[in-house]
Amino acid sequence: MTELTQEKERVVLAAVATGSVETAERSLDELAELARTAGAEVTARLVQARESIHPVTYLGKGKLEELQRVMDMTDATGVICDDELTPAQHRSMADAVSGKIMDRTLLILDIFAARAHTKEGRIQVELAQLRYRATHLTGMGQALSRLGGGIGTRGPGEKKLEIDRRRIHQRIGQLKKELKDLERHRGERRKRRAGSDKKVLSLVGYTNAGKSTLFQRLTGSQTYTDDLLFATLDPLTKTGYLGGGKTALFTDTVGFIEKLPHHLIVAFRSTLEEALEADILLHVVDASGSAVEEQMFTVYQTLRDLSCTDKPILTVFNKMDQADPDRILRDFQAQRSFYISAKTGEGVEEMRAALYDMICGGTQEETV
Ligand SMILES: Nc1nc2c(ncn2[C@@H]2O[C@H](COP(=O)(O)OP(=O)(O)OP(=O)(O)O)[C@@H](O)[C@H]2O)c(=O)[nH]1
Ligand SMILES: [Mg+2]
Repeated sequence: MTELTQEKERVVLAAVATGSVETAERSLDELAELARTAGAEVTARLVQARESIHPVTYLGKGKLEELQRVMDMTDATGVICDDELTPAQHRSMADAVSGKIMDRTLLILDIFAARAHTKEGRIQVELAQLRYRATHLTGMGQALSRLGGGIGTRGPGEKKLEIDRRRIHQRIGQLKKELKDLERHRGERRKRRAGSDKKVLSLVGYTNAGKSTLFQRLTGSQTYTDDLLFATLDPLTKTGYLGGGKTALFTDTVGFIEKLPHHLIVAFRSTLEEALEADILLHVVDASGSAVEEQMFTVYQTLRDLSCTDKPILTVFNKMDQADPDRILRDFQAQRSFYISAKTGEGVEEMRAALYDMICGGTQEETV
């Protein structure tokens, strides 16, 4: 796939370890993946163990000096912090370090901006970007106008970077109105769908778990899959065959991630809520990764934030072709678990048969 940015940014990743260093390192691995997805090159990583994040400068004073040295040494153009910076932290870091100051939120917003294709998706991302910019304007303005490209300057809101707060708020108001109109249309679509007696199954899960790959297997449709974070953004619903002449509707959704920016959840809430307005949630888990439990925890947390835990959840342990065979994989919160490989097809037919039993068996009971 084509790279998201034309000019490759060279960045240092920085994190504060308030708990274990391993947790911080794992989070940095993910940040590195996000940076790669956004087309940036990571030149170095820096972790500071501290009791808490410095309220004004994010890193401590000595570490900031080290950061500057590392940036100079590796010829980096900027730094990406693993947490969302407060406007104050953003400003003080911009004063202390020469280069572009970015954070996890900006990076995720940037990736979303490049991925949003529907009108609604683009408005939602622009809204989230503008809200972020409105609070971070002073910290970002200088660095952005100096570099004139790269992360944080992309997307629907790109042209509006230099505009002042007042106009940002005007634009936010306008976008919110446009979004309302689109939501009304969606409400009508939703009603039509509710009129059909087909069951709806939504695929949810951590980003890169294999939701779209499984969606393709179940519905036979071509969607975009990639070994990049947030390959899917706009939800997609298609009919899938269950067997015995029965079909169901499957919805592919955006992946979740730890520290998903609050602005994004707010902006995407209605889309997500619709996507999750399903009879059953299929929770797709990457069973081959090193953070299986942590990722499952994040998914449940996000589902709770979206008030979606009242539905039956089936957990699909995916990528079993690459999983450690000795590893015990269980999900006590799920009604049932499956073990499959969406890539090789292993276990998919058994799962389909089980879904058929659950869905069509249930219907028969009801009619009795
Ligand atoms: N080995 C292996 N790889 C898989 C399997 N399923 C998916 N993948 C790979 O995992 C990567 C991510 O797959 P996607 O289907 O795009 O994942 P997703 O959950 O839709 O990701 P986002 O849309 O980014 O949230 C791709 O490179 C897939 O080829 C599997 O069963 N085994
Ligand atoms: Mg996907």
